[in-house]
Amino acid sequence: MIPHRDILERITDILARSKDVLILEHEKPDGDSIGSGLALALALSSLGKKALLLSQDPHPSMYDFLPGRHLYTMVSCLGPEDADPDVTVFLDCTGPERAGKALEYAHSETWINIDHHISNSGFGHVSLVDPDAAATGELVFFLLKAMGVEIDEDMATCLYVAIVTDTGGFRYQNTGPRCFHVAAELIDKGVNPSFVADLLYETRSLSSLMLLKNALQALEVYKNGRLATIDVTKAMLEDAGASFEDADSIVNYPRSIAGVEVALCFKESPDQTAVHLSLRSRSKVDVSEIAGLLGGGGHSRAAGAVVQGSLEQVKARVLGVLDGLDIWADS
Ligand SMILES: [Mn+2]
Repeated sequence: MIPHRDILERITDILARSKDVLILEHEKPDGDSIGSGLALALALSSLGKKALLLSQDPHPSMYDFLPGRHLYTMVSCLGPEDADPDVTVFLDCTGPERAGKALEYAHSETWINIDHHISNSGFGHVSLVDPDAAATGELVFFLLKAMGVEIDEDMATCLYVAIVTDTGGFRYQNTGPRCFHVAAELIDKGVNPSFVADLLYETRSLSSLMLLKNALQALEVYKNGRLATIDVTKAMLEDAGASFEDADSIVNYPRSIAGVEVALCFKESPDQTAVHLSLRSRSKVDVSEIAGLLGGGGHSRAAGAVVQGSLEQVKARVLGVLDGLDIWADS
């Protein structure tokens, strides 16, 4: 049983008529956009088509084990005039602008939009947006089936990583029965779940652990224990020898405190002119609405925004916005 059969057939028709497919992931790509992008690129090349996954930013090194890297490149390695796609597929992007500089390469007549963010603008000539999908990778799995692709172990591993990472290892609220069905089929195709889990969740660099040690010094709790914040400054990164990406999962620590409903991580941008804010909630608060008030977006339990200003200015502004919300009553 394949959901969205009509839209998938339209996408399949377009891809069948195309020879050169450009696949775009969002800026600062995560496991979902990388995994679904590599899987689609591998599938298209198995059909004899030219497929390229293009990214504005490098893939984090934790995904180096994924197959299909020969089908991926960065905008810094290719000029826009060197791309001549028949069709462009946007994956995991709420709007075309999420592709960042890679958007300049999307000069095909046809755009396909595949995403699971509720805030997706519905752009593109064909758009498959399903907020009930745990990951864009889940939708790409159904696309490959509709295309009649023989999903091999490499494609399956990429799709499995897309689903595992976007569900936080099958722990987040978006973890529904369908993603387990898909995961089971992918394991049938040869995916090794414990191998993937060890690389994604049980392996850390020393620098990221040193960064955590520094960041925990900045842990603060407000609103009767319902709101917790943590900071990652440029100085902490330098002291730990850590990269900006090493700070990505730190927001999970304030969120893990018993009684906390909303957790925030304030990450100073490398040039210290802006702050990257990560928002998480446990069970009730829609943090995508809060992120929206700050010019960002995301999902109800996980969202983000980039706010201009120094760390102190941004913290004061964001805490002011949160203070005015009617979400702190004890339940
Ligand atoms: Mn996603």
